[in-house]
Amino acid sequence: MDLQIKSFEEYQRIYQYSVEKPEEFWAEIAEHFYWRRKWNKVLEWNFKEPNIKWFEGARLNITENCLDRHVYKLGDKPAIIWEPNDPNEAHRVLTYKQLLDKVEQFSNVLKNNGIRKGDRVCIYLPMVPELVIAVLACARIGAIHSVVFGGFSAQSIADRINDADCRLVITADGGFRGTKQIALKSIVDDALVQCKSVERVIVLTRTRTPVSMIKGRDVWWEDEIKKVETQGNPPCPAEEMNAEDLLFILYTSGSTGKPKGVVHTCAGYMVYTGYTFTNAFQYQPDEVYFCTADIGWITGHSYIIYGPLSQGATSLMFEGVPNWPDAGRLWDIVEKHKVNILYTAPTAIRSLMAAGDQYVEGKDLSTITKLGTVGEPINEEAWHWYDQKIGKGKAPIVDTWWQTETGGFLISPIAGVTPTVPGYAMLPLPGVQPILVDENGQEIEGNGVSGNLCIKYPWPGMIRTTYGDHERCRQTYFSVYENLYFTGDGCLRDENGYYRITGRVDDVLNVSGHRIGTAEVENAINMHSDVIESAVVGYPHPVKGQGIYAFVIASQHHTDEDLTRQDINQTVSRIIGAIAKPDKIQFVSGLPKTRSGKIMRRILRKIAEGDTSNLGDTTTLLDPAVVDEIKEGAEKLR
Ligand code: 6R9
Repeated sequence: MDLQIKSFEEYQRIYQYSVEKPEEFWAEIAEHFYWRRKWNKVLEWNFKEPNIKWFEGARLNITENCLDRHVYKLGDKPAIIWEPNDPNEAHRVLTYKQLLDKVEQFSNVLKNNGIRKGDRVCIYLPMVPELVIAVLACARIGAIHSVVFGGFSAQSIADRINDADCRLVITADGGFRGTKQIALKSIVDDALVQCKSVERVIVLTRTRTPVSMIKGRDVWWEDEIKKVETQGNPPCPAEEMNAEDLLFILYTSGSTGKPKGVVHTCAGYMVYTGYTFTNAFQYQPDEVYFCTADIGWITGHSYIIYGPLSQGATSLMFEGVPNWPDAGRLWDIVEKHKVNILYTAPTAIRSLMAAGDQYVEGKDLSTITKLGTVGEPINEEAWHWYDQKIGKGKAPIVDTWWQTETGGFLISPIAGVTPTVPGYAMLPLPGVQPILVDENGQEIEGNGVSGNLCIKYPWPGMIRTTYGDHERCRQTYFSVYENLYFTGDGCLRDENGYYRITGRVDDVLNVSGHRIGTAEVENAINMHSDVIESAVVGYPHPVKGQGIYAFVIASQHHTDEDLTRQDINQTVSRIIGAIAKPDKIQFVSGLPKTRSGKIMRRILRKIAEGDTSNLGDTTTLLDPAVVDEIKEGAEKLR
């Protein structure tokens, strides 16, 4: 069986086969990868514990699939094209051969610094090629990487390092993003005050920001590379890994306060990201593929690094932001590097659309053959603008629905092969068995229905556990509905059987495509000494998709509301990161609570949305009068 599906008829046939004979299907797909030893058993599973094992008995290293196996034929093909933040700085190209050399070199740096198979390494780097090198070097020697997005605070880094007991941190002096410089090393220094497990910090030079290097703990990336060079640059053969050995941990927000360390393992993740990448985008051998995500999120892991590289693709990574120096930057990059496939987020599309068509006009986008979106539901207006202005009406848009926990795309069009409808993720990819259930877990059959989206059969890229706390994994994903993986998303299946994701049904916000738990933001707000209690909900935001609305009971807000607002924002930035700062803070004297003390978020959500005409039944509230006061306050904020 070829990896790429070429017609709708073939999709239907293969989908059918993948459901009837999943193990045979995935074994055939897995044949397209390089194994040191093949599996004894394709799949072992139950969703009770859960216990999920793919390709047991197989031995492999994902970097041999992403690098070594391509070098013979594709050695001089660009693996990574790097476009810097500043358009006047030179871009960089790393061919497959060069990337392999650099990964081996840095693998030896890690080894020289005492890192061995199974050790956890925290990576807090800007979007530079060394980030890809660091990630792959960890994978090469069997160390487990935990990449932390550059926008997170010292506290968030410390929590993640401590949760995984990381022994080493890889960071840079600083990072460039638009007009901003972020002092990464200094943020790491603040974090490490709380981290006992870290023995070594490797610091890359990027911005030349002054940094304090601690003797015995901190070393420069460049010095460590020189040491390997003086050792004669020995090769670093890839560590042979078991199929279910841990590949990485990536933290993500859920409905409870503490981010979870989602665990992905070697074989299944490799097969799944490679298969879904090549299919959904129908990648052709000479195409340049540009994903605008940050590697700090799952999209960057799966679809900048592992998926494209395992398929021998040219993956373009961008250090900066879409609106600097102006809102034409992405289109300049497309023109400059003759990008064929562009994969971005609805929030970026909306903000560039709002900036005006003058930034697109005159740019040569004729190389574009396929477009993709990810991260949140896309509104029809943005979809059509993307289709018309960027794709010129001839590039299929793949609206890829998936999650950190799913490893790769679950529901998505296959470009040019399966149909597309604006706002729809369309049909499940082969091997994926979605079902809709009602509140009681009853399956909702047929078409023209909506419900909570679950998956009833394992796929190779799925979450295996939450690091250090398997019970949490079970409770969050596998206990809400018996024998199903619960996604946390609401979904509609239309008359044609096409899927449309309607958004989270739990207390998770999606702000500019970033997942943020309301409880997490509340915890951060509550850290402020003037705050007694708070409740956070999302509300529709024209660019971000969702904005963060905080209702806060404060002890002294009457002195100066605006100052208190700024202080709360500062607190949230410190505790989580600037991405979690509330867009609106409303001071209230009480929150609508049930007699059992539960906050009625439904009411707060409606008020935040500005839809107060029908708040539903408020008679069960402890103090119904508080609702009128909150309504009035909200009017004033609007
Ligand atoms: C890949 C990624 C996952 C949540 C997910 C859903 C939302 C992602 C979407 C989408 C509608 C799409 N989401 N893709 N909603 N259409 N194409 O974003 O992972 O950060 O874990 O977020 O994002 O709500 O549950 P992650």
